[in-house]
Amino acid sequence: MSARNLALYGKATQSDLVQNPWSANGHAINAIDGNRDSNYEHGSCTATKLQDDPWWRLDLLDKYVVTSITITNRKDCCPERLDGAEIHIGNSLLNNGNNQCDGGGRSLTFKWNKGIPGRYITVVIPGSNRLLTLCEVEVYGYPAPDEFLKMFNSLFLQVCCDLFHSSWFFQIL
Ligand SMILES: [Ca+2]
Repeated sequence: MSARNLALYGKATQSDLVQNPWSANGHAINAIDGNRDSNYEHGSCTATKLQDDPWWRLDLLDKYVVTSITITNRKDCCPERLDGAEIHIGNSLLNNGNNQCDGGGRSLTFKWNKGIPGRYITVVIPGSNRLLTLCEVEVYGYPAPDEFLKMFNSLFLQVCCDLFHSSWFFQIL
C-alpha cells in the first residue's frame, strides 16, 4: 500500500498554550500542517506553556495500523526540551532528564515491521515545569482490519538524547 501521512487528516490538541508568551505561534495543529519547518517563529511548530507533564495528542479519527511515525524537533533553540518525551500509540486514551543534545531540527523516524493498531498518538513529557514543542508529526499506516485489532496492544516509545554521540533516538518502553 502506498504511504499516506494519516496525521494530515486527524485532529490535534495539546495540554495548554494560554500562558506561553509566544502562544500565537504554538498551536497544536502546527505539528500536522504538512510542514517540517523547525524554526518556531515561522509558525509551523507547537508549544505548550511551562507546566507539569505537558502533552500533545493526535486523533486519527479512525483505527489504523500504524507502521511508522516521524517527529521533527525544533531547531532555532532548545532541542533538548524534547529529551524524555514519551509517545503512546494505541486505541485508547490513557492518562497522560534535561541534558544538552545537539541536532535540533532533525526528523526522527521509527518504523514497525508489523504495525501497531492505533487511533490516538499522544506525546507527553513527564516531569514538572516542562515545555513540549513539536514541529511536525507524521504518521503512516493503513486502515486496520478487525482481526488485527485483537492481536496487538499499544506501544510506548521514548525520545532520547544520546549525549555521547549528540544524537537522538527512539527506545521502546
Ligand atoms: Ca509543522
